[in-house]
Amino acid sequence: MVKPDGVQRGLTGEIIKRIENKGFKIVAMRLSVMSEERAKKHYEEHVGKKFYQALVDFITSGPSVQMVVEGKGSIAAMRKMNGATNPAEAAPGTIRGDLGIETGRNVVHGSDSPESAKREIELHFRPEEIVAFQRIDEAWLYE
Ligand code: D4T
Repeated sequence: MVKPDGVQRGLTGEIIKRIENKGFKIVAMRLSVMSEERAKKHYEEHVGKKFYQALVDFITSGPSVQMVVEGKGSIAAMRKMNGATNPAEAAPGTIRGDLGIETGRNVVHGSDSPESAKREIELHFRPEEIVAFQRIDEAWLYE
């Protein structure tokens, strides 16, 4: 997900470019303002933490871009490409390391496991919104 700060700062294209250049396939994508109800479900693991309400307020504060990214090892690779949660600690070359400054404005979200990816995909997309297709360069991306 490109979070509202990323959208407002005009970074959506830069982030999509990194995903596509890597070779991963965006099989679903939507720009929307997340409802409070959906945001609370999205971040339910953080209920009770001191940053929880600020996080829900931030993620619902403007449009975000939700995506389903597909490819071999994509969950782990996207976490690496996103970089550490705190942009100040994120390595150069990562999205947060290159494009962010503070944890509460860290530009992107990525699912952290197959289980959370499944849960988040089901939360944000209907099955018919996920499109199966082949990229023309797949023979050159995979051995
Ligand atoms: P997401 O889930 O957005 O990809 O981030 P991470 O997986 O890298 O980090 P996380 O789940 O620990 O935190 C979720 C979200 O909360 C914000 N946050 C986090 C915050 O505002 N203050 C904090 O102290 C922490 C730990 C940033 C990401």
